[in-house]
Amino acid sequence: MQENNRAIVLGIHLTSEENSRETAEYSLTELKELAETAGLDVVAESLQNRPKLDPTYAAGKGKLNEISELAEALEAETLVLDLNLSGSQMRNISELTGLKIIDRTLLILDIFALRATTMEGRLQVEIAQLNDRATRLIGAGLALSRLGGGIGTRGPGETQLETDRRHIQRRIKTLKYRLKELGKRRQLTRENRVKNQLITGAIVGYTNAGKSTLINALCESDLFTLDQVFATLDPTTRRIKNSDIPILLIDTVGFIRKLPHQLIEAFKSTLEEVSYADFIVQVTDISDPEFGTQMDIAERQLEALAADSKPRIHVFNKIDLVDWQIIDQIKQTNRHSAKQIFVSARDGRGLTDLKQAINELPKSQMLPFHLTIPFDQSKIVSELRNVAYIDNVEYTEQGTEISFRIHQGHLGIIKPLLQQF
Ligand SMILES: Nc1nc2c(ncn2[C@@H]2O[C@H](COP(=O)(O)OP(=O)(O)OP(=O)(O)O)[C@@H](O)[C@H]2O)c(=O)[nH]1
Ligand SMILES: [Mg+2]
Repeated sequence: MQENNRAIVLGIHLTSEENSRETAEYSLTELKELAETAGLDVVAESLQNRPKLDPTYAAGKGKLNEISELAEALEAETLVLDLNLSGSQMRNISELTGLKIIDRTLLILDIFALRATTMEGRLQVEIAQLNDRATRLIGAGLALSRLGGGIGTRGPGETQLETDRRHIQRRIKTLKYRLKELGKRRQLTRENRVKNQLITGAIVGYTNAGKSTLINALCESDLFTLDQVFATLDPTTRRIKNSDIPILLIDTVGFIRKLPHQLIEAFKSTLEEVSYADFIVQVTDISDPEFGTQMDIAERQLEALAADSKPRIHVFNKIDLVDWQIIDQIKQTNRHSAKQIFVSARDGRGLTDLKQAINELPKSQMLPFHLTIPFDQSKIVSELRNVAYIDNVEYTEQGTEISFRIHQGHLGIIKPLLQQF
């Protein structure tokens, strides 16, 4: 039998909170995109105003009955809610409407399961899915078994999941162990980067902001980009072309509003790359009317990763899609008086400025030195030429007299000299 993918999406605008109706509408549009990315066919959408969530049904009972009738008329079998629901809420809504219930977390997890390509990515998604199911198993019974095939079931095998939570916990433990082993390898790669004196910047920002496209433009690389959310799941590293010193950029998984906490938890090991980076390039899509919210969400995620106080460049991308008034407005309301660069990763505008800013950034964290390096240690000079900013070089009888700035991580190069004093 052909699977019925027809779905209705329902958002709830909590009127008692500061949220505007526009933001709720925007969030619903985003949910629709998520649903479509996950392979659903959205046939109707609805946004309900409520002072607060109903503990049993989240939405209003009347509204849900209405949706149930609409679903019958439109032959839809799935209801997607723009919320994160508890197991019992899922069961209650499912029993009331007779529909298959999916929430934001399930949708995002499903897209992640579709997109994960590396072993590490797959493990992280599976752990997040299992954790999600374990928490919902309480009182979820019917709702979960109703899920059948399709959304929310990609990934771990269903039969195991229905057995019991202990089984899930055992599986999570095994997966976490394997993830930890892979994490060790990642740590080695990171240590190698430090050893090879490579400065690393993490590209972060809302999903679909153009992070991967930007890396491709700066590094002449060929990372996967797509006009859909969560194109990138795995952190990939590329080297900037023609920079003064070697600088690496790391692509990261995009942020999104109401990101399920299980995912943040599960993706901790890849997001760690952000915590270890020397600097942050935060990308915002200014063609998005809600770009201010995008920035706030990115800010909160950076705080959670303890990366909010790292040197940062704010990149406003997709200027080819907006009027100059918007750019002016952003410049005037620069809250953090942070470095702002306006670019189009697509047509290349602003990229020279951005490259220059990225080149300058590590300098602020560098230590200045003025040393005379004896000729028999000239290997040090050539090593410095690779990674340091050289301000001045003179050849004297004692050796090469050189003024330079160097990153703390590279001090090892001049250690043999310092030990002589
Ligand atoms: N018009 C325009 N489109 C752009 C620009 N930069 C990126 N895009 C498009 O925006 C879409 C998303 O780009 P990606 O680079 O995949 O975005 P991302 O931030 O890596 O997204 P995720 O990996 O999904 O988080 C793609 O269709 C790009 O072609 C730009 O400067 N102008
Ligand atoms: Mg990407």
